[in-house]
Amino acid sequence: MTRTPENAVRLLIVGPPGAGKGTQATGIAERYGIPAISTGDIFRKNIKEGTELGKLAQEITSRGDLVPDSLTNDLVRDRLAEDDAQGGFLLDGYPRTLAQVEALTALLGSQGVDLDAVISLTVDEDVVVERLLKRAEEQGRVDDNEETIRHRQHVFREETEPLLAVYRERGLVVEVDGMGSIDEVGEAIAAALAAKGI
Ligand code: B4P
Repeated sequence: MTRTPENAVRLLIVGPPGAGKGTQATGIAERYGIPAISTGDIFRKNIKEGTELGKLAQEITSRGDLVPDSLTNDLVRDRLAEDDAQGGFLLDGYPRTLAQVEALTALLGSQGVDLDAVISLTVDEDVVVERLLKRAEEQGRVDDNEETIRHRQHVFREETEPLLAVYRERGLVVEVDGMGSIDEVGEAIAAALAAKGI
């Protein structure tokens, strides 16, 4: 199905590192015919290509810290202006701070549109650490070592978790248990969105 601004679907997926955001994002985006946009993937692509943004992001992401809001906000604004995002999008890993929430709200507000739902994936910390250590063996991501993983969990609790309260107040959050298998979690997300009429 080709989406237009008239039948657009605009979603976020939020959860701690290793919750399964990127894993689930592709399937959800395919189902709704919208692009999955991951800020983490954009940073990793820039690191690989050695761009100026990549040089900055390399140091920050390998520590498990967050890339500055101003840079990330500009990057997402430009990405959402592309043709394929006019019928909606699934943002994976953005917003991650309250300042990013404000930037996204202002951007969508200036277009007279809003989000349809925010998928919140919850997973126990010991499970996510285990998943990311497994990914370290398979993919060798520089931020997948135990010290950085623990730090990223801390950054999530401090910087990102508070934004869920903002979206809860706006009635946008669908809570999904991310502890099952990849397929089980995918089905739970589909059911939760369907229950919301999306
Ligand atoms: P991300 O790329 O968002 O990294 P992540 O939080 O680890 O999530 P990811 O999507 O990769 O992993 P997933 O949970 O799907 O960010 C990386 C870094 O970029 C950040 O630390 C930060 O520095 C920077 N950054 C990104 N966005 C930013 C922003 N908005 N502002 C500032 N900085 C930003 O999966 C993890 C593993 O679990 C996978 O190996 C997967 O196979 C496995 N898995 C998933 N679901 C599973 C399941 N149900 N069962 C078993 N295993 C599962």
